[in-house]
Amino acid sequence: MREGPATAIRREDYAAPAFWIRSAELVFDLEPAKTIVASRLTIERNADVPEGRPLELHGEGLTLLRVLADGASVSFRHENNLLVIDQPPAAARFVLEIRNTCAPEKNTALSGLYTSGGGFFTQCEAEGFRRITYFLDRPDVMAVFTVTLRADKTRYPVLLSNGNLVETAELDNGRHLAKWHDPFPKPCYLFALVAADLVCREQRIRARSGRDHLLQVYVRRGDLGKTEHAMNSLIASVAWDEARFGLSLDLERFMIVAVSDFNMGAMENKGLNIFNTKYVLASPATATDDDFVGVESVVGHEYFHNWTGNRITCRDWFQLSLKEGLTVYRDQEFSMDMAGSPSARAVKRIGDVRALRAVQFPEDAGPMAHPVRPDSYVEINNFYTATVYEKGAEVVRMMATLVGRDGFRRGMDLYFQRHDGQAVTCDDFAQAIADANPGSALAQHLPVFKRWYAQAGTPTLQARGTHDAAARRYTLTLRQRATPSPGQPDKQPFVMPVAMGLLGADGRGLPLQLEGEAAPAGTERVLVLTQAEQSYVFEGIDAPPVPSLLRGFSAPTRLDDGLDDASLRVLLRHDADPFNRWEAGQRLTLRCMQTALRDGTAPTLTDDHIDALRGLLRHTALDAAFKEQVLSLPTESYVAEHADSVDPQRIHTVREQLRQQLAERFQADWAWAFEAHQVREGFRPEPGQAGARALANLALQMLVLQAVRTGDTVWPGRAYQRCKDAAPMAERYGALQALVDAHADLAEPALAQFRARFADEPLVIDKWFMLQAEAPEPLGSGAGRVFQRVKALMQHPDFSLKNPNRARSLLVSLCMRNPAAFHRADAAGYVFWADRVIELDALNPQLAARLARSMDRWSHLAEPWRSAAREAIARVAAKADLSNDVREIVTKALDA
Ligand code: B3K
Ligand code: ZN
Repeated sequence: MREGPATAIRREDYAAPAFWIRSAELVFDLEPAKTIVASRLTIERNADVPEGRPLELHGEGLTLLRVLADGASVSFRHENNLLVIDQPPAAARFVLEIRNTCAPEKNTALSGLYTSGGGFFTQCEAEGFRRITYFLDRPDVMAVFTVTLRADKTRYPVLLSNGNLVETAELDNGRHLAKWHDPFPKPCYLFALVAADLVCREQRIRARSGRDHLLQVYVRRGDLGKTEHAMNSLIASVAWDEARFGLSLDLERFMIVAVSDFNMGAMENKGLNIFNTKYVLASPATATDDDFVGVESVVGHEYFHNWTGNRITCRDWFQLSLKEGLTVYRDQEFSMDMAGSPSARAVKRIGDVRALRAVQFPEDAGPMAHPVRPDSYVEINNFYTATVYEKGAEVVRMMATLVGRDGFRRGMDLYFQRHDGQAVTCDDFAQAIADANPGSALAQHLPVFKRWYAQAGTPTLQARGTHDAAARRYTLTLRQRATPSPGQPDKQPFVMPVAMGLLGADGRGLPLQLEGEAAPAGTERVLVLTQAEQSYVFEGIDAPPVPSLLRGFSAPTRLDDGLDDASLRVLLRHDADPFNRWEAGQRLTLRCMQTALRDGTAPTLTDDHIDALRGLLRHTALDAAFKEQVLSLPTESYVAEHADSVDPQRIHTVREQLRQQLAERFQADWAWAFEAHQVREGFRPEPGQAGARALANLALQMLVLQAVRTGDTVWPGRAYQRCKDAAPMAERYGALQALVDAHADLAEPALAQFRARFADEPLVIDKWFMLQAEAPEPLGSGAGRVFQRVKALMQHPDFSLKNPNRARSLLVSLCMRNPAAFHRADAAGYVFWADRVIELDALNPQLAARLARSMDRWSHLAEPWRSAAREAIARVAAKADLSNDVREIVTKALDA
């Protein structure tokens, strides 16, 4: 199983392959213990590469039975997971025939061909195809695939692969056959097969182009009732890509298959997307609003890959953000367009930025920091990161801001015109967007802009303003600063689009007239910062304004605008930009927590702050979803990212104290909010209802928290009743969370009932584990209640490390999402972490590597955590037979 010594692959070493594979005909005889793969590859020499090079095919963990070249035997050797043919036929084109076996039922890594719930499934990205058969497993080698599947008909009635079904037949011994042909050349990472006992929901649609398509969602028997939302999301995705980007579905048939053992969210295999059940199955009784939103966005994401990823793919894995950053940008825009109202769009943007700051900013400041286009990697699976995905999407978003919405569409059109059917680089993408928009700020500054692809780390944007009353001028000076990251000590300035406005004392947006302009135009601008420092002079400004900068989070940077509390309250009350309005509230709260942390005191919300928050909560025009975002506190990890020496226990205490104050000071408001946001009509997964439920759930949490302190029994009783009676999971789960978080006594029976009721719903049982692992440690108890509970839950009959969703529901929840429970002064959390990483690594290296990243920020911890964390990492690193995946993470962590 274990690879050889880990060596770094470097971007600068890219070389085109010596051979192409033009077509691949594969025949699978599927058996769980031993599957036979017969492959017939049409291979062509790459005329651009000097002759005489050996043919080196990737293959990992395979048993080779036979190799023939043009029908004759050929000599070969094995070398480090390569099958080397030193003297392939001299012809420009030849046929290689290979027979090998693999063992799907032993494949616990869930990469390549594996079994799950009695069926066969594949996951080939990034390098899983080599675990199925020998191939040039690199994305720039694109072949036309024809795939024949043969399997027992009773156990595997459904046989699927990419493209179109061209033949079915009955075979002897109860077996049957299906043959699929995918007309589009593709890299092998987009290959997929499924053989299982599944049922499907079908829908025929006619696209704008007039073409008919068959859409199918395959699930296990019994889950069909939970597929409506996925199907609706797929239909919406097809329509959206046509309307917004002019991109239509290019296959007669598009299939989604759900599988419960899956390492990530989903996979965009051509015409045959394979999904984690978590992102397919949703019914009002089993899924929360967030779950419904997750299904829509992942269905959209994978579907959009059909053009951005599949039709145009990556030349090499360093270019991963070419498809991932762009496709995340597209799925974010899709979700915003689906959300509808400006306020619902803003809530989506707030959620995306929250996620970016929660995961990508720390990544960019830690040992795994890497540019959006990395320069080297040991294990490519470790680079499916928030930087490549989410920061990559921000880079695309900045391009869109710089060229405008129509300009971006022109750029995309040119990108497809130039590169459809090719494997290309991030440079090709940026060039197309710029070339389609000559004269734009992007075209003018393209080489500087592209530093976003090359330089890691989150830059800081400093802004200071001075007002000249006599001249009626306001001068805004912007400065940017980048901090060093691993391997990149010195950095150069970025191009930053800074969307902004100026507010007068009454909160109204001031007309903006830059020096040199004839007249004011509008109340919002995008300033384009291209140098380390630039100043902008606004004319006709009578009094010192409050600047509202980086509206909508127009660049992925940390803003230091030097605003005082009073100015932030002006923004919180009045900013026309909902993102900055929310941001001002978060900053005020963060400040309050930071003061408490610095002074060793309890945090206190000032009356002004409370009035401003109450004004928002009771506002008659704002959406509930937005209010819920404004009233939610920054996470403990977010607070930690703003501290130099992190004491996780102290941060937890301060945040919990603040939560108690919010509960107490707003008690009457919470009671109002809960009652006023009850959804009386039937459950629909739409932003209006979801927002009301989110605010009601937050209110209920606060009311239960406060009740526990005062001894009141009414609200806990109502929460308990809601756990029992609430029809939609969105409400039931909110009530259960309120109890688990605050009311130890009622939480126990509520949890027991919840588990019994949903015993046959694995995704709900995942939530049951997660809720317990993410519960806040009660203040002052010091007992480590949550940690002990997680250890006990590891022994629960429903727990298994082999199912990634289940393993994540306990381990990732504790180690990455519950800092106070995890970072124990006695180091027991770290010992537990190290044991689990080692244990998981033997089963599933990708999952183990993900858990390993819980320790990324160890060097920012205060003592005693810091030393204890280092020791635990060193213990993992000292293990002899680690996977490359985990070794890369822990080695980099120790270098921090
Ligand atoms: N492209 C896949 C991710 C593959 C991860 C491989 N370790 C899903 C996605 O981004 O759409
Ligand atoms: Zn993707």
